[in-house]
Amino acid sequence: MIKSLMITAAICLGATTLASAQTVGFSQIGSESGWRAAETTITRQQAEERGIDLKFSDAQQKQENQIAALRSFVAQGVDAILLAPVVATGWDSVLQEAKEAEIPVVLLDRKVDSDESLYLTAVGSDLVHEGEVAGQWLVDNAGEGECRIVELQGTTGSSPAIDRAQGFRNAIEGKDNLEIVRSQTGDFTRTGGKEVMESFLQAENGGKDICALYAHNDDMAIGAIQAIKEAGLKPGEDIKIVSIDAVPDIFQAMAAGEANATVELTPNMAGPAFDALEAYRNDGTEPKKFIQTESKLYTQNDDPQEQYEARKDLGY
Ligand code: GZL
Repeated sequence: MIKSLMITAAICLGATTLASAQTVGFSQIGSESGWRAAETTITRQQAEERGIDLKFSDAQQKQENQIAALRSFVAQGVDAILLAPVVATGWDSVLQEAKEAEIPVVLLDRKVDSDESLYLTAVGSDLVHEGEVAGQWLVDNAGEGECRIVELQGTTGSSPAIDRAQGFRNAIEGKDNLEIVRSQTGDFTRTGGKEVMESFLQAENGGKDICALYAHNDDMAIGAIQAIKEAGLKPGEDIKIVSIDAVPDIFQAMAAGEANATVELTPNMAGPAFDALEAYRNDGTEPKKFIQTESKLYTQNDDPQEQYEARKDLGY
């Protein structure tokens, strides 16, 4: 009798343990770009598929909102935290609080300057390499003559803005015909890209003195394309355009000859993040501190219409 009760109890406990959904807090930056929207969509899908109860917080691009969200997740006693950090600095104390509460934190798509002991792992691309791939495309396609480049930078102080700027400069270093003549943040948004590009065009002889645009993401490039067309110039021809993310709309622009190249960034950062958390929870496996996603160049030679079709329903 006692043995059967013990077996029953063990089965129930086992079932309870398996059924006890992991609760994960996700502090997302906002919805500033198509890529960011896709990352959120895929994170929700990945959580649902794994039976994870996802507590979602949209920070509206404000670090103070992210810090408040992390403190709320700690107070709720979540099992883990996903953080896409809007900027690279200012995270030490709140990450220390999560560590003291023994809640593992996984960084998504951007990095922080904090000591790596304060987070379990970071999932993302090599942001410097992305800039180098974009810069090398321009080196290979700008021709021999003078090429005055304008740059739309990402959110000031964010790791992609810092690293993508550095990578592009690494690639064009020593190329005397290539020069970045104007550089300004468009905050990773289409509106920002359009408004800043309008000022670049005005300052550069109506755009006639601009040879190329390097945008830290496709959304700013798409906004800039609108501004270039309104200035009576042909984007992709009069001004070559290279950017990063590989969102569907940049492939539509490429198919129309209005954009030239993009470096792909997968929006599925949550899959590797949840895998690392599961291994850590199940048997204490410590993941590498950086789980790198790949960066692939796409140009007008890569059937942009097909690339658009392959991405258009992924939640961008
Ligand atoms: C880069 C990511 C950037 C995307 C933008 O890893 O943080 O943030 O390139 C997004 O589209 O705003």
